[in-house]
Amino acid sequence: MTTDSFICGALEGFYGRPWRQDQRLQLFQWLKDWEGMNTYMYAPKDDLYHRSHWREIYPDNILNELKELIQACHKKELKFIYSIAPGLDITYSSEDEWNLLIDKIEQIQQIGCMHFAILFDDIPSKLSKKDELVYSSFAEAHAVITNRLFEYFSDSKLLFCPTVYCVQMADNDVPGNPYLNELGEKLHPEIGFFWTGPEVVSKDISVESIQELRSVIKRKPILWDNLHANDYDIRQIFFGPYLGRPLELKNELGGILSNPNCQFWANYNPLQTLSQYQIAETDWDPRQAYKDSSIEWIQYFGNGDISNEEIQLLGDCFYAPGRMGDMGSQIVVSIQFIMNHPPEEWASHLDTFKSFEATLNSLCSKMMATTNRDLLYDFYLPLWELREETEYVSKWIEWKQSGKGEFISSELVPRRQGILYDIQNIVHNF
Ligand code: GDL
Repeated sequence: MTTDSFICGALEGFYGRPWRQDQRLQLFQWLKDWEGMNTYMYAPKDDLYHRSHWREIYPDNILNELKELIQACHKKELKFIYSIAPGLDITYSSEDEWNLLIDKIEQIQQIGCMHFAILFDDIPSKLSKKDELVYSSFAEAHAVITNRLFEYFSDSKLLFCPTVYCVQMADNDVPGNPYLNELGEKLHPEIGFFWTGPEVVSKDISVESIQELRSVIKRKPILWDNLHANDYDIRQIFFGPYLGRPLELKNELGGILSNPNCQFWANYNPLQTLSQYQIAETDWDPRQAYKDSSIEWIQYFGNGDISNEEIQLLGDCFYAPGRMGDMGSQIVVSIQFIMNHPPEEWASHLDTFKSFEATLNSLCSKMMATTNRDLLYDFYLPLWELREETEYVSKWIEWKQSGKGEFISSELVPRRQGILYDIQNIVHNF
């Protein structure tokens, strides 16, 4: 893909149940409405035909859905990028495999797609015996097949996801990584190059780290941003803003595509604030962007009684990896204090806890009555876990204040049993 314009938008590139058609159409409406957003990339790891069964062409019913998505994007002047991930088992040197690959891409081209990506993330990084006879390295195999695609589909744009796609995967030595250096030399300079930052899920990304990468791969990378992805930990969800990336970073990048939560309705703030980041020129305040976005988000909750404060509490508790919003941090500090000090010293910490508990309970009751059931189900797991833990603390506080006997939680602890708890107990208490 040429880097004539900065690409920015959403990437459906996570493991787990792909989004539904109506959700994607809702997403396109958001992307159209939000300034600076111009792209949707289709890469659901669990679309069989995208990865595990990449050799098979799409059956009519799914093809028609893809066609509807492509047309919807074009109507809204958004780029639709179709990606294919053959790396699990492709024989790079086989002409039969090459023909299957182009048949598949041609099938998608015929329904109107003009932008493609070939992905080699999360695959075995060793060449087969057959390929070893033809290629001197893994990088060479990737460069040859990707350049060939670029030339074959010369009217289309092409992006490439390498197998080493973050600093950590390059053993913290990007300039010394042979795979990345070879790709930098051999991959056609107009092919876009994905990168996730220092780690797969990068809390912060510095300008210097991308400058270092640029000199190796000889182009501006496109950020595959996993900041709000939650497929690696199903108990997590992230409603917070786009953060941890200075504005100057944009000068070093060819684009940013956010690969966010599997739960579609969780992605309003993450993506809306990405659009605010994208259009910001000199001032960028992620917290303010998040507050503004949360006010808009409320309209999708399907219950007019839900307040700003309740929405913000929800977002503050489930913010971003390793980060909480203000109300989330405060409640953790207060619970920590309460559990480690006698009741006479609790003072404002008890008030903080009580007010948190009241707001959370009120939010949960209103969520139960929402007409957007889809949104409710998306949030069910983390919200209910938080409520259960809060209830547990509440019972503990009552017990502590009563000064009676030993603390026994009749409800929560016995329910939390089973193989996952047993393994976690063994591993994490080791
Ligand atoms: C990954 C996968 C991505 C997944 C993400 C978060 C890339 C390039 N690939 O490694 O599909 O959603 O981690 O778990 O990021």
